Parts: sequence; structure tokens; C-alpha cells
Amino acid sequence: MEGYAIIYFLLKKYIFWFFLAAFPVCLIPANAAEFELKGITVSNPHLVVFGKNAKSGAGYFVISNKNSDPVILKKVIAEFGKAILHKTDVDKKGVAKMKHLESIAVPDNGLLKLEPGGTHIMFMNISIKFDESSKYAVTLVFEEQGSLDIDLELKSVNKSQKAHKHKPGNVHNHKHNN
Ligand SMILES: [Cu+2]
Repeated sequence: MEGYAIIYFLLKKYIFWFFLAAFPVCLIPANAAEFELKGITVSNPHLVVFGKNAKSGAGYFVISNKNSDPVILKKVIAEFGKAILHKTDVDKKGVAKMKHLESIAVPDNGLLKLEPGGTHIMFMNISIKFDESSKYAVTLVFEEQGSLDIDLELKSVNKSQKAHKHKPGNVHNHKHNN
């Protein structure tokens, strides 16, 4: 009986170390996601939504341009919702407001970062349920270079969901503040 307990213990320990060792390997290709078209490189594209039933979300990535002319991103097409080019500006009172952009310019031999608090792709009227293990395809339409299909990796932000993951059977009641 004791022998089995030791084997079980070692097995559990082995599995733990296996996943610990494999984890960084899993992270590298995910972060290195890149999409290229005619001197344009889109890297680390991701989609931030609040929960899997979110009706809106934001897309972020870095566009680098190796061409000797600026590159213009005219529009973004997504099947899961309506995509709009947006920029967050802070007014004199310190209030953040989002502005609709007709296009986004990437300077020649330069790069543009789409990031929280700045330029981003706004997704609205979302009718699907999000799944962390899926990737979300969008098409970037550039003025001269044409279309580039990219996959956005989901980064679902839901603090209460993450903080309240219970083991099966561990049922108790508590209040959620958020
Ligand atoms: Cu926005």
C-alpha cells in the first residue's frame, strides 16, 4: 500500500516538473506570431475582451514598415464583429475619449504600436462567445499593398473569473465585488 503511495507521489511530482519545463517552450511561438506582406510585418497581434460574452473588445499589435514610403492601414475586417480604427486621446480635463480614425499611417522604415491608451482596433457588436484556446482571424487592408490576414490571440480579462477558480466539490458562497 505504501509503495503505491510513493509511486503516486513521484508521478505527481514528475508531471508537475514536466509542465513547468514545457511551459516556457509553449510561450515562445505564441509571442513570436508574425504576419508579413510586402515589407510590412505585423507582430504579437492580440485581442483583449472582458469575459467570454463580451460585446466589444480591442485589438493590439505592432506594425513595422521596411518600405521607403509610409504604409496606410485603411480598414480592418472581422467576422466576429464590426472593426473600427480608434485612437484614445486624453482631453484637458484628463478624460479619455476615443476618436474614430479614417486610416492609420505607419512611417517609412519605422513602426507603429497599437496599444492600450493609444491607437487600437475597436471591435463592436460582437455576437460570438470567446474561447481562450481559439484564435480570431481578421483582415488588415492596406492602401497600396492589399490585404493581410492575421490571427489575434485572445487575452480575456476577467479578474473575478480568474480569482475564483475553485476545485470541484469546493462549493461555498461569497460576494463578488466586481
Ligand atoms: Cu476604441
